[in-house]
Amino acid sequence: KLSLGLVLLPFVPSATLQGQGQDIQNERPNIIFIMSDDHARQAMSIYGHPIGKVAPTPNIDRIGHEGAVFQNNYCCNSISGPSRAAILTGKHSHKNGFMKNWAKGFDGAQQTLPKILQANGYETAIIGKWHLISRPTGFDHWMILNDQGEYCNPHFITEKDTTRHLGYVTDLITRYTEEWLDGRKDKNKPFFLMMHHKAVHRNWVPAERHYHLYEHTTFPLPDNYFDAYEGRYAAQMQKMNIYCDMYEGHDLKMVAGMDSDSLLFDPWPHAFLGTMEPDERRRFLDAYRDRNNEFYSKQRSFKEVAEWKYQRYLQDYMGVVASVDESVGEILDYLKRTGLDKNTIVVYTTDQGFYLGEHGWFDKRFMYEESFGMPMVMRWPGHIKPETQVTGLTQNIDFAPTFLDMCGIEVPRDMQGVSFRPLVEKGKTPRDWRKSLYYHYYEFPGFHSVRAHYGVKMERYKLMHFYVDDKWELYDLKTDPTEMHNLYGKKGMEKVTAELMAELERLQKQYDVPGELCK
Ligand code: SGN
Ligand code: CA
Repeated sequence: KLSLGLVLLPFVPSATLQGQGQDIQNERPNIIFIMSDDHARQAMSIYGHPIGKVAPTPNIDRIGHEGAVFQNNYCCNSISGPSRAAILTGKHSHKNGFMKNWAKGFDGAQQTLPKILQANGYETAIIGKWHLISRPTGFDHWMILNDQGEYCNPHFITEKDTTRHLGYVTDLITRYTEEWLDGRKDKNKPFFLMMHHKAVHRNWVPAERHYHLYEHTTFPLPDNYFDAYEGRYAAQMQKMNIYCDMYEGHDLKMVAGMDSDSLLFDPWPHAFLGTMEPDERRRFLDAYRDRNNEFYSKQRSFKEVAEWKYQRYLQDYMGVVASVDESVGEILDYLKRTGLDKNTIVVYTTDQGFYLGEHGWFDKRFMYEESFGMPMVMRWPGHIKPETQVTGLTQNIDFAPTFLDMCGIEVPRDMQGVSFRPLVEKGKTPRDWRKSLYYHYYEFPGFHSVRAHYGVKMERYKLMHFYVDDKWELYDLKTDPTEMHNLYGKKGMEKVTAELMAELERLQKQYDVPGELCK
């Protein structure tokens, strides 16, 4: 049923920072929501991780330095479509109906953030990855990638047709975003723009100008790269290990031998080399030739190959991040040039976190910190002070209520998220802010064989239930931040376990999770 928050309310500005913002305080803000795909916190230098230090992201960091960095932001279901659906609706997966990437299309007839903004006088647009099967609704303009999209010469779908566009996907999305901003029909209307990159999704093909960027960079190997998954059943059953499951051709760009031009295992050539023009393909293979030859220049043990694969993975992944960071810089410069920067909220986030070798993995899906966590930075001059740290527990279901709140629009009662506007504007967490988060991953059986699970995270502890096999896991994030020691059933943990069980039950009740989805 459609229940739009259609009431057009006068914009009531909140207490503003003294001396900043001036006349813009009375105007409704524009929002540019930049979201990439699979961009891990570890790979954004503002989070201070050793990987980000080796390959910095100065433009994304700029948003955080000028505004807020979210230290405890999480998704509700660590996979693309479901995270996007949660962002659009402000609801958990079981409520918005999009629980798995591939089961069925998003129900575009339901209430969504862009629809509410549109009904309240906003011009709305989405450019880039959509990944919800059904066509977008609630947007005055949309131009989306076909499914996951391609890195080189990608297809874009519009109301009219599907067309292949020559160029690198991140650059094209940036260009079409600026063109839309330039050509807005009514410049007096505030706008809401979703700019969604395909990057940094698998199979990590950098822009040609970045082929050599990290070729000679050595990335720090995570301490638990050779994790044996002791005491963690679901971790033993997954298929997302860099040295066992990555495709050598498709993912790692490895060839058949010295000076070879044929890729090793590449199950979807049409989505990779097949998208390049012949001369582009030649330049790509030539760019990787020396390092591929170097691989064959000596004998390597299994462990050495595993470490070599990690370096190749990170070099390509961070090469792809570089183009996203450039894109963010380009948009920030555009806003400044046009004066739009003063009253535009700019957000940079990604659809979920990702593994960069922790536990030996790539991909996401698990409720462990690396993939459950979502990096996010946000600037809003005059409202968010520079260098604000948001430490309260926030989640992707909160984005829609927060944006509505920031635009002075009433938040519909059936949204499950809560506006975190006070946390960003005041720079501290109110006492009565939530103390726990609910998580639920459904896509099993599916790619990478991660067992379905739900769980609760509190400040210090996390409890997870892999209900298909009825296996529980409990972690103390203070003493074991990399979640290597499952404490479930261990002596002395009875009280903590009971508390978390009760909290989990309370959350499932609060969010109205049907019992049949928990077994
Ligand atoms: C593709 C990837 C998977 C990935 C899913 C979901 N394979 O199928 O590795 O887990 O997407 O990713 S690929 O080689 O075809 O890219 S998601 O981010 O869209 O949820
Ligand atoms: Ca993703």
